Amino acid sequence: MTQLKAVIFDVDGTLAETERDGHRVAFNLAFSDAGLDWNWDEELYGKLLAVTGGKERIRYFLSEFNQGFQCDGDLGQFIASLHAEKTKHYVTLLESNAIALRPGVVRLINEIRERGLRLAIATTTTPANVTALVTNTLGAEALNWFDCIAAGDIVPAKKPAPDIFDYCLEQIGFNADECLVFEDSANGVLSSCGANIPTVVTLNNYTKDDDFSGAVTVLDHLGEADLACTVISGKKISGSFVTVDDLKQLHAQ
Ligand code: XBP
Ligand code: MG
Repeated sequence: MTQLKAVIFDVDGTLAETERDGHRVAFNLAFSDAGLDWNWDEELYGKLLAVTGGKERIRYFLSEFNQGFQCDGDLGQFIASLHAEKTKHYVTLLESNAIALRPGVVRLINEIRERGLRLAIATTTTPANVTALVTNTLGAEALNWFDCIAAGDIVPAKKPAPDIFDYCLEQIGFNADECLVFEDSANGVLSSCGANIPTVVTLNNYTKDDDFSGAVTVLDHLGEADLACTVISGKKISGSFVTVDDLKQLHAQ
């Protein structure tokens, strides 16, 4: 049987609930700076999350929800510069400690390191956003805990395509069956399962009705000693919070 060697984390929605109070807010600030009257409220943002990638999401918004918008110059350039401003706002938001890591994330990452397993990140978001989240929650030195931080435009086809996980595997030098992924969304699971990596889901409000077929197990969160997690579907865990022994069990099944 193949042994579990590495754990790969998705970022948005998995490490932290960044979408509603982080990315969405940053998009709206960038729109307002640019003199646009666009407002992505919580409900609309939930629909826009169907498309991964901030630049791709803006394009999707224009094609599906704001067809009347006329861009004076090149639309691709316009979106890219709007998105660059959004990234600045997002990083500033994280610097004010606006977003914490989800329950159990710090605990499990520490245990993964103590038990000698490797860590990596595979995300659609922009690299600067990952740096900001990790630095402002775990500390700058934590960036070195991850053998690979695969992010953003490093692959042209974003999730649900498997490319970002394929790229990550290549960088860390493990086979898909030696790894386990944590994801929060259907697009994420399609991507990780497309790369043949066993996947555990910790869902959130935006993804609670997603189709997670293919995932090994679906939980509400990772749990803490004083905050039990719930298995929503799939394989059970041994106690009330996810441990490395659970990961080994889930991986072996
Ligand atoms: C989530 C995404 C990203 C973020 C926004 O990525 O799809 O697009 O919503 O970040 P994941 P950017 O769940 O894979 O971490 O604006 O930088 O794309
Ligand atoms: Mg995600």
